[in-house]
Amino acid sequence: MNQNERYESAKAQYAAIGVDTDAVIAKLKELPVALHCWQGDDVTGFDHDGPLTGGIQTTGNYPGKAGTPQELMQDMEKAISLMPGKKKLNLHASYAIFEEGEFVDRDKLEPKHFAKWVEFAKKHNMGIDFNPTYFSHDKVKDGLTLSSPDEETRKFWIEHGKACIRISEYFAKETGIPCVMNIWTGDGYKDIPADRMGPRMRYKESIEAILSEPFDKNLVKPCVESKVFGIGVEAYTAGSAEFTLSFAATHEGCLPLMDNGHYHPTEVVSDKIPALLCFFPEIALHITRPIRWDSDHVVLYDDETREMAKEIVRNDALDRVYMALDYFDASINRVSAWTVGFRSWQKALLNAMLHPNALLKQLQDENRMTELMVLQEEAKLFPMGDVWTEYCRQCGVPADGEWFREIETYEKEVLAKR
Ligand code: RNT
Ligand code: ZN
Repeated sequence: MNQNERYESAKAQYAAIGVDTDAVIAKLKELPVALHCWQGDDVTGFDHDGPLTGGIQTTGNYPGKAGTPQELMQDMEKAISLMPGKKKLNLHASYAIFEEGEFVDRDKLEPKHFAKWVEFAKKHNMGIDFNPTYFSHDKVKDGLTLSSPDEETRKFWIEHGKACIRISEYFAKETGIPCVMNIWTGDGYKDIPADRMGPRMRYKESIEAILSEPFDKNLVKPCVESKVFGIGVEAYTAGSAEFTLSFAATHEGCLPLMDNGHYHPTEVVSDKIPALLCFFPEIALHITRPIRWDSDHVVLYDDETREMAKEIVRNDALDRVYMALDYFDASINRVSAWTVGFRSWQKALLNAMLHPNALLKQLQDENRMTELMVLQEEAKLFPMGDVWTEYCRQCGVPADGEWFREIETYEKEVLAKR
């Protein structure tokens, strides 16, 4: 059978359970997924020489890391050419691009420092998401930013947040697509604090001060991302799950952002998605792969990744959930890492959309749990691979088994020469 015959055969099998594969492909092509710039250079950015801080870490020193904006864009361009589906660019403030000899601190950043990124996004038809950078900076005082007891420190980081709101609005206006602006800090303590509420009250007031910057709620979607702990911040984080969720719930227009590496290991974000959808008009996700801790491994097509996608799809929430990738592996070819993670999430979405979701819900509601188990198990072996190959073909990107050759060539011709 050639690929076309295989697709036709798969299409007929899916049609028999009520799933229209052509419609699924057409829909998946239009779903934006935010692609993070920071996989390309191990979360380094361009505005500092110091180490990565804030309780997050990259491990490995695979050769060929992008060291300049040009290299990062070139690598991302390569990765994009190997990914099916619609992308949105996800930037951190630390990726500001300055003129030769220019330096502007984070509290004074302006839209013009991101003009080259806007150009890049437009070239690739992407919207842009944004993140103020509350780490890897000498004004992080004793590990704290927005929750610091030091007023100067807080003020600096509040100004950074406000600058980022202005930049986010600029992105939205330039691209015509709303900008999701995510606030995450690594603020916390390595060991048992004596005051757990004080830092949270200061954190709350600081985020409120940032959000007091005027902005159009249709253009900028501020989020708060929680975290259970970080490296060196094991005992306490100011931005805990309860803190950020309560903040978002009580501040109109602010979204909760769940990163699936940021919970206790037996908690699953797939179960949290439908819980939040009962209350929030919109939510945001960071999709990653934690191994034993928030290790930010490359996203794979694994069980929990599939479950998260299913919860978005079967609750009809594709237009209510902002999906962003957040992983960084420095131990393997970074362009390949980017590509595998993006393709894996695309596969998870495709898989979810190829499920007979209405029928499965009906079986549950009629308490036909035996049949539900049987059908859920059988759905796993449906010929999704043939639909995936067709999807890649329609998107004009190489299929599985083909794209890695391009990575090898790129490594030889570009990365190895750096
Ligand atoms: C850290 C958070 C945060 C970062 C990025 C770089 O644990 O997940 O989202 O990964 O902002
Ligand atoms: Zn995250």
